[in-house]
Amino acid sequence: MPVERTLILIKPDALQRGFAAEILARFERKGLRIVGMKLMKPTAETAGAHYAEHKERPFFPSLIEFVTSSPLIALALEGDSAISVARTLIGPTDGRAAAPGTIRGDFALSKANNLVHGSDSAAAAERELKIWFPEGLITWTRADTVWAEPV
Ligand code: IDP
Ligand code: MG
Repeated sequence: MPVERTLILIKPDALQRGFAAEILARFERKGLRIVGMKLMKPTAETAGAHYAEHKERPFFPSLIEFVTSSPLIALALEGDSAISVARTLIGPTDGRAAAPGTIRGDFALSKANNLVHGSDSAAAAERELKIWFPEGLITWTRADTVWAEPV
């Protein structure tokens, strides 16, 4: 059971729709530790580096326009299997196909404006955390660890 760190973005549509606290709460209640968090309006350069794997896709320009259009919250979360656990909480890319109970399943009807990003692998998490948190993260222990950590 590896302790992992993952990069989450609470995207501009989530803030515009007033869901930032709701989305943060879902990760927090699951037991993931917040080890980095900031409100920011990224440059196209930062957004482009983050989404570099999609550079050749037809939706790339609109994706960069979307994530730089108004503030987002960059979040670093830590916990057991944090990368896959966060992706499960988020749900699949297209909100219409996402199961109820997932963030996208509960709040999104779109494949583009789907509220949240989560790293999809250990390599992606490492790369993305460096982009959004070059200053590093904060290590701490949650008081409920002894009760909520997996056995
Ligand atoms: P993911 O966020 O579920 O990992 P990816 O396929 O990595 O999904 O796509 C990155 C982001 O690009 C999506 O979250 C969404 O905002 C946007 N996106 C993906 N596919 C499309 C599309 O077909 N049209 C418009 N936007 C898309
Ligand atoms: Mg992705």
